[in-house]
Amino acid sequence: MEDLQSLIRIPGVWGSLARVEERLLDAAAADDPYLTKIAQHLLLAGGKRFRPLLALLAAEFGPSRDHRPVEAGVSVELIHVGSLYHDDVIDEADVRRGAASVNANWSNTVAILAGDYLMARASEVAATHLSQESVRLLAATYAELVEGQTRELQLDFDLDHGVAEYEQVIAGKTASLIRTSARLGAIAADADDDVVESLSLWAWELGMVFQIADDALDLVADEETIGKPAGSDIREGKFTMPVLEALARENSSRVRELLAGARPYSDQIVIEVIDIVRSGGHVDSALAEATRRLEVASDALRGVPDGEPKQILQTLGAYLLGRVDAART
Ligand code: GRG
Repeated sequence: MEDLQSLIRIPGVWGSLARVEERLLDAAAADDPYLTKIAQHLLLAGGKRFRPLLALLAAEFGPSRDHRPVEAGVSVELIHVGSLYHDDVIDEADVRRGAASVNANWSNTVAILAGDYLMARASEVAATHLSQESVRLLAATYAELVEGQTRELQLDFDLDHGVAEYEQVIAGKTASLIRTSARLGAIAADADDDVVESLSLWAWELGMVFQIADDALDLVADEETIGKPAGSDIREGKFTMPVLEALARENSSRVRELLAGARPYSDQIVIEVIDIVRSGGHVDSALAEATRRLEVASDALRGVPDGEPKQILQTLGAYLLGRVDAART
């Protein structure tokens, strides 16, 4: 977060983000104090607010200055946080944003209900403050998240799928909402149509890079840095780009043998898989793919007016990949 603050030196964006924080808590407030406590739990636990920040940054490219970009930021963060409530139920996660997850602290039932509540509130915020096209887009993105998550479940522990299917998963579960964040922000500030399109293309690639980098972190960082033991994705049967690339190699028989073995995988198995993946250069090649996508993202910004906001967008990708380099053990 501090890093993002030094990267995004536009005071108006941070002023608007403070307003997003207030509005998020408003939107998660129910008549029932019990539901309010649960619905506000993860909002109060922190988070980078990457999606509202993208909405606010994209809004810098439009002429209008009113409350709508803040509401765009609120609606995308509510969808994001709602999906985290559900994701933690699916993964039986204990910790989220450094705090006890809602399912661990209360129950799965409560986490599902509160996640639904946040989703419903996101729709209400968008329908009250944003255009009909934005409401449609948010609903379509919500569907894409579910599709991405469902596809991921189908591929769990599958040794025979490839990078194309992985990309399909991360497109749905991550890039779609990142793109919608930028798009809603730009539309909310009445940016020109071609600027909205360029920012959407840029954000799509950034979203893909965001997830590729996050997945690489799981293979290179220690528990202290990522808040969970390294190799958690492998333990859960989520084979990300570097692991899939290792599996696709002709000499992959050892990785294949390890991952086809008895489950749950032992620590020793996970460590050996990570060793083979890292020493085979597969983390590096995933990061090279991320860098290639950043070039595509950068090209998408050609038609966008020059200035400080554009310069910031150009550096955000390097920030995401820098997190991986900084965390390498
Ligand atoms: C009901 C919309 C809905 C979804 C159900 C569970 C699910 C289907 C989708 C899950 C999508 C998901 C959790 C994707 C992972 C996205 C991701 C990269 C999360 C981490 O985002 P950060 O790093 O987290 O921005 P913070 O905490 O900083 O906000």
